[in-house]
Amino acid sequence: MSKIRIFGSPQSRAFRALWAAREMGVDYELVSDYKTPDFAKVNPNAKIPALQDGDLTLFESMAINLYLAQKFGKGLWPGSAADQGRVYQWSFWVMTEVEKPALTILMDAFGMKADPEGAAAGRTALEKPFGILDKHLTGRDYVLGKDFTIADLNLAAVIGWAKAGKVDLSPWPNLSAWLDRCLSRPHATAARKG
Ligand SMILES: N[C@@H](CCC(=O)N[C@@H](CS)C(=O)NCC(=O)O)C(=O)O
Repeated sequence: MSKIRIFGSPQSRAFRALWAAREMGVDYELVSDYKTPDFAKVNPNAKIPALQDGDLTLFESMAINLYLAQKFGKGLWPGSAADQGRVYQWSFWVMTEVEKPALTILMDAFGMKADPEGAAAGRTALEKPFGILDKHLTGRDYVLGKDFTIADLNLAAVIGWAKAGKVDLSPWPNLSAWLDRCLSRPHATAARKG
């Protein structure tokens, strides 16, 4: 069986897929020199991450992670349909409610795309979703309860951008502690290197 290939760099959204693959012990090849004409066959959007698993090619980071978790997830993919629904819920929620403002803040903070006004608006926009997640995490170590799952990974990989962009998380202590628990996992640290 050929190795799974993950296209991208750890400094991009490919980090999510690399972190997920490492958590699940998936043997993968990181394809960093993806900017080739052939890459259009893998992802016609010419974006990363993309994944190849045998005959299957996938794009969209959340789709890739949900696929990996369902196929290889061990403890990361919950057993019940209800918990699987919660995984979808939080994965789609973070992409629609959090990703854009968090990215604006990150790019401004690191000088990749200076936009102080956009970043300030992003900080305001994050208050509502961060309040919702903080409340949800009251009395829970992880979003589904006691155990770290792909829902936490998908959430933390996006919310980590806000932390890296120096958003003050002190108004949301449950979220802040949970984020530190997730991002300090050894596989997250390793995935930052590829
Ligand atoms: N919604 C897509 C967004 C993918 C995306 O925009 N990726 C960026 C990098 S983080 C990209 O590929 N930009 C063009 C490039 O780097 O060549 C996903 O989550 O996978």
